[in-house]
Amino acid sequence: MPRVYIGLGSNLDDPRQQLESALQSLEQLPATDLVAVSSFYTSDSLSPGQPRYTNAVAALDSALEPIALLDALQSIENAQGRVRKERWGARTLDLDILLYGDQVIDEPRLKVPHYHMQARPFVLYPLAELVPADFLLADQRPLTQLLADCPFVGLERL
Ligand code: PH2
Ligand code: MG
Ligand code: MG
Repeated sequence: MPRVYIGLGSNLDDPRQQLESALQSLEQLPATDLVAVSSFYTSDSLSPGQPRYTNAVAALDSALEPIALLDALQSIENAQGRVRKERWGARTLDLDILLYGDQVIDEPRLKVPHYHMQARPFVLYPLAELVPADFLLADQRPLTQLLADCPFVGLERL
C-alpha cells in the first residue's frame, strides 16, 4: 500500500478538537492504516483577518486510489461542517493530500505533490517529523532543501 501524507488544518470551532475528530475518522477509513501523526502547530492564517490555524500532518498506508481517497477526505470535511463559500475561506476542517506514494498526479481535482506545499512551514515542518532525513518528494525534490528555503517562522508547536 502506498504511504500517503495528509495535511490537516482548521481555523474554526475549536481547531484542536476538529483535528482530533478528523484523525479518528482517518483511522476508520476502509483499506487504510493510520501510521503516524505529527505534533500540532498553530500559525497565523495566510489570509489576513482570519483566525489562527491549527495544522498537523498524518501518514497513512492506503489501498484507496487517489480520487477515492480524495472523495473520502471531502466526506470527512463535510461531516465536520465544512462550508465552501470562497476560496481560502475560514474552515472547520481542511484535509489535503500532500503526497501519495511516489506518484505525481496532475488532474483537475487533484495535484500531487500538493501545490504550494514548498512555501508552507505549517506543512513542511510537521511532515519532516514523519519522514527520514533524506526524504525525496515524488518529483525528486529533497525535503531538506524545501525546509532550508522555508524558515520556521510564525509556527508555534503545541
Ligand atoms: N490554509 C489555507 C490558507 N491559509 N494558513 C495556515 N496557517 N494554515 C493553513 O492550513 C492554511 C492557511 C488554505 O488551505
Ligand atoms: Mg484543501
Ligand atoms: Mg489547504
